[in-house]
Amino acid sequence: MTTFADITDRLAALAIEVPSWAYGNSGTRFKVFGTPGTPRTVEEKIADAATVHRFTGLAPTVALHIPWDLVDDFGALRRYAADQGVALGTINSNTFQDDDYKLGSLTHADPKVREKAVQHNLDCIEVMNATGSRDLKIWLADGTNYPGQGDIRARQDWLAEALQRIYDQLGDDQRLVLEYKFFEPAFYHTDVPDWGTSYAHVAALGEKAMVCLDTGHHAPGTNIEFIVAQLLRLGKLGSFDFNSRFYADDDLIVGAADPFQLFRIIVEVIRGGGYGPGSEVALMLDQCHNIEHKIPGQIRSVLNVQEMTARALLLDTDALAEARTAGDVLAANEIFMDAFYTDVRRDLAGWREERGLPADPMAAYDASGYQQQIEADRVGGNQAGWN
Ligand code: PSV
Ligand code: MN
Ligand code: MN
Repeated sequence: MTTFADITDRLAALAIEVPSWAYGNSGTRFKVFGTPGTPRTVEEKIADAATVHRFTGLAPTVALHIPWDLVDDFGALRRYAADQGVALGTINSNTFQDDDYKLGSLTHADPKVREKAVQHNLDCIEVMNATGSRDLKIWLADGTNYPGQGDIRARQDWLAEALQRIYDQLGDDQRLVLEYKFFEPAFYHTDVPDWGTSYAHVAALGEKAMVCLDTGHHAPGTNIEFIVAQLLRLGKLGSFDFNSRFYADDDLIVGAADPFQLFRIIVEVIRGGGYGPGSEVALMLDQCHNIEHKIPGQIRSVLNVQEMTARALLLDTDALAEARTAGDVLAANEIFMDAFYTDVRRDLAGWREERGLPADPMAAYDASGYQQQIEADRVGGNQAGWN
């Protein structure tokens, strides 16, 4: 039997990176609702991210998206973040919002467009050098809408060439993580649609290239924990983008749609050595809060990950191994479900208090006055991407 007391040290290893774009206004193609208090600058986004960390102790780094978070002096931004109590994390490149990229970026048939997209990623590596970031995350909107529209085979070759050029500029301690997504914005084919394609490219590049798994980027019914197990087995799971989906790429609060799936994923992360000291796996959120307040939305998100991590750490792996060896299907399943059904909320509240954190971070944030303050101070906040 594993008890909560047995896992308290391991729980302390949990760190979840939050995305700068979660603090900006976002929405759907139907409407972007403005939220009072929305950041007007990159600094204000970082201040909000730091607030999430202050109330939870779980979010020590914030990811940036370039050019959404472009500033003149990234060294100064790094110092500003440190003053706020957080560090700058993953740099996300963006080759999906310029008109030039309508028919692709790193996979475009025109070498000039491919060159522009490569150059943007090289610029992002310069940003990483100034921010001290380890990871360059590449997500491509590239794909086609109609059969026959593009040479899907040639596009793979162009992609491989372009990724190689970017990879070659990484520093010794830097990594490239390649994210996949099965559809959207392209509707017929996507150039990096699945983990296998991402794996094929990062395996060819070398050990500094890894796969990024965004939980919202799979077809319904996909067994994501199997992908996690396989990528960890191959030594190629670089990072997660956590969020929840009901239908497509919904970007809802992680654990909101299917906490059991989140639990199953974290069980495999721990099983595969992807959690804790020495692990290569970066846990990040990639979410947008369209109708709820953004800071408590992020607080709820990191708490959900913490809750499922605690339950996953409670899994009695010895008893499970015994039941599996004995071929006792129902006992194995019961042991698994026991861990999932364990209510850890009171234990976690106590754990937080012992560490000088609020027992209930949601309530503490509500009572803090921060939300009222930013609503009063910030007038005319921006959409996630456009500052
Ligand atoms: C694409 O759907 C994605 O999940 C990628 O991670 C992007 O970087 C992120 O959204 C923000 O556009
Ligand atoms: Mn993502
Ligand atoms: Mn997405």
